[in-house]
Amino acid sequence: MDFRSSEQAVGPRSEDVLPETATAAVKVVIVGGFGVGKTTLVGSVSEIKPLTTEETMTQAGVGVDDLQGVERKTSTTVAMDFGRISINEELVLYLFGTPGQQRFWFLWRGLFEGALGAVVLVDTRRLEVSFDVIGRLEERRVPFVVAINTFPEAPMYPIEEIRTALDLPLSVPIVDCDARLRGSSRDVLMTLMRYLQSLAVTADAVT
Ligand SMILES: Nc1nc2c(ncn2[C@@H]2O[C@H](COP(=O)(O)OP(=O)(O)OP(=O)(O)O)[C@@H](O)[C@H]2O)c(=O)[nH]1
Ligand SMILES: [Mg+2]
Repeated sequence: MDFRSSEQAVGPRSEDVLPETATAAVKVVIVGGFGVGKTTLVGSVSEIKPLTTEETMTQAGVGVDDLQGVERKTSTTVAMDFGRISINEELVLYLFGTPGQQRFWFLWRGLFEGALGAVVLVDTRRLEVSFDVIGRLEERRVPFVVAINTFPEAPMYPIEEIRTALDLPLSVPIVDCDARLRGSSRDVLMTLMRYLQSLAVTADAVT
């Protein structure tokens, strides 16, 4: 039997291999309510083929899952999304997208372990789904930035109105994004990195 062809197929693809220059890795979680675009963001920005745990939504979810505002959604994350992006030659971010449906939130505990920061994705049509998410991050003292994922039919509010509605201090960055676009999603992650750096500088100054 000739195994040559299958042997050739074995081994990681070049984009899966971590650059040798990478010296620091940071874990970042992408959180937010149901259907705000977490899986989309991880998928658009990841340089490796993202790992997703999408399942088709069925009639079994009727009455359990709140589909208001996301009626066209056909699949949902049941465990996590995973992706990777190199910010520069040395720094690599590992991205973990959480499930949005409340019945899967028990998985969050493990996903937050070791996370340095978080991105809270927000859909302005359903701001209220972000309250619990933000509360959980504050409880765990995970620093976060807020990214408003701009859906076409979503109302546009000034950033400061969103800050008030979400009861966020001035220090927390709020930015607009389109989770489908790699550049836009990357900008959100850069905002988080800059924010984490500013917090580290402040902490150094205090000690
Ligand atoms: N117009 C528009 N649609 C988007 C955007 N981001 C995501 N979508 C769409 O919105 C739907 C939901 O996106 P997902 O990425 O599955 O959302 P999620 O937050 O991972 O959802 P759960 O895992 O079920 O909580 C998908 O059909 C996306 O194509 C965006 O920025 N603009
Ligand atoms: Mg998802």
